[in-house]
Amino acid sequence: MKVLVLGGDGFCGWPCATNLADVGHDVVIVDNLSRRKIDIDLGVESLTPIATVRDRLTAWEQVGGAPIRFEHLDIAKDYERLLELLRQEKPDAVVHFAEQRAAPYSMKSSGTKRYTVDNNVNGTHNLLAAIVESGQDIHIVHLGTMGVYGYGSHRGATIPEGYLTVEVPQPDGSRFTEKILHPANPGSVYHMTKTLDQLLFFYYNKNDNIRITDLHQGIVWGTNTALTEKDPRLTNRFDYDGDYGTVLNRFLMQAAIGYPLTVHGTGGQTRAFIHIRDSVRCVQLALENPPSHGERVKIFNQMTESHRVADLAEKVAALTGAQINYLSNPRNEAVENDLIVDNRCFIELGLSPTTLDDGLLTEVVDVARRWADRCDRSRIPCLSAWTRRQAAALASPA
Ligand code: NAD
Ligand code: USQ
Repeated sequence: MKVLVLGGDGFCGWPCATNLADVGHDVVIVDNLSRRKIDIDLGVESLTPIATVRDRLTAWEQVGGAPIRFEHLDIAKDYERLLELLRQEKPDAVVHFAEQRAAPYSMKSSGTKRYTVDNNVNGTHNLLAAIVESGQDIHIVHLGTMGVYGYGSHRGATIPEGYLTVEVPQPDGSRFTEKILHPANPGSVYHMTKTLDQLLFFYYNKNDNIRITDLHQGIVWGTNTALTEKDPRLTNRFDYDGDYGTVLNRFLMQAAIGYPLTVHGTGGQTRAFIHIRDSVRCVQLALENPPSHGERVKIFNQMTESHRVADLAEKVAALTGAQINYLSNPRNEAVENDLIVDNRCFIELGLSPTTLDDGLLTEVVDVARRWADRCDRSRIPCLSAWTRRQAAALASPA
């Protein structure tokens, strides 16, 4: 099928685009390269050296990959070109990765909060409006987040795949049951944009019958897939800095360079995880198993396992001999939470989960060791504070 991959130059999008091309889909990457620009603005770089888009695509063809085209386009700002692209390409599906995805970056300042809302909400809405205006039947596969459900308020309940069955009391004492979108409980401005995306999807699916799959993805770890390992110019990005690095990849990279692991608070936060190779596979499964016409938004929990942050730190320390540092938490988040997640949809579609095994953890440490001299240690601390209270605690650590 013909697939537009919005945000296909990013950490999840690039391995996904190459995989889709490899399994025979006709892929066009659409990206405004804003992620590369943010690195320049922040004065940081991916730990792994990443080639330009042009060099990536040339290398892809040189290793025998089916050609992938590239459109430089801002989906949040350039509505007319997005519409024109849909009319020209007539895609069967659009995979939508094109959002500002870092919670700490979204909480840095009122400027980054506003950018994150403008970019993410407008981008998603432009896509929906353009599909309606084009009159085409296009399946959207969107990368959402497990963070839409929130952390700390589930009291041992299993998080369902998007919808919660509730009982509504009536004035006469009777009750009816209904399936509603699981209540949203975002933990950052970034996560809030994903909860707004959900409402946009709900509305356009109801009003215009757009077929949508929303993937509530956990924290992605790892870096390369077998395809991005085929040539150094295909190497995927590896974010390690305090704004964009995510917890497990940061711990593995910190262990590789002898930097004490940066646990926020007690490390009692439990989060959902998925390896990049499984993330790529899930997107393909979602794309190849679209909702039927008239079906409500399909929601999958795209995660394979849950872990406490402190347990991850201990596991990495046991594997590598790293020290652990328990730091004042820059985030306004529950000190501890449980997290039990239903992820049956992907398992039933045939996903065989890659779990946190020592070999895969070591593989990431090896990548980080290889590029250790590219690391700017001063950019490791997380300095983006959620509120003035956290900012004050960061400014005067105990
Ligand atoms: P990323 O920042 O590496 O990639 C996003 C890509 O989208 C970048 O290449 C960027 O240039 C592009 N982009 C952003 N705004 C755009 C716009 N207006 N127009 C065109 N292109 C635009 O992020 P990622 O880690 O690859 O995440 C991709 C998606 O997956 C995001 O929506 C994110 O919320 C979601 N997700 C990521 C993770 C994770 O751990 N990385 C976990 C869960 C969900
Ligand atoms: N944390 C540490 N030390 C660190 C970094 C993070 O203890 O050095 C803690 C954080 O305080 C938080 C947890 O680890 O409790 C997760 O933080 P993270 O930065 O790894 O993940 P998060 O901010 O939630 O965001 C990432 C992606 C985002 C995606 C989300 C999925 O950047 O795009 O939506 O994971 S989820 O967490 O399931 O909502």
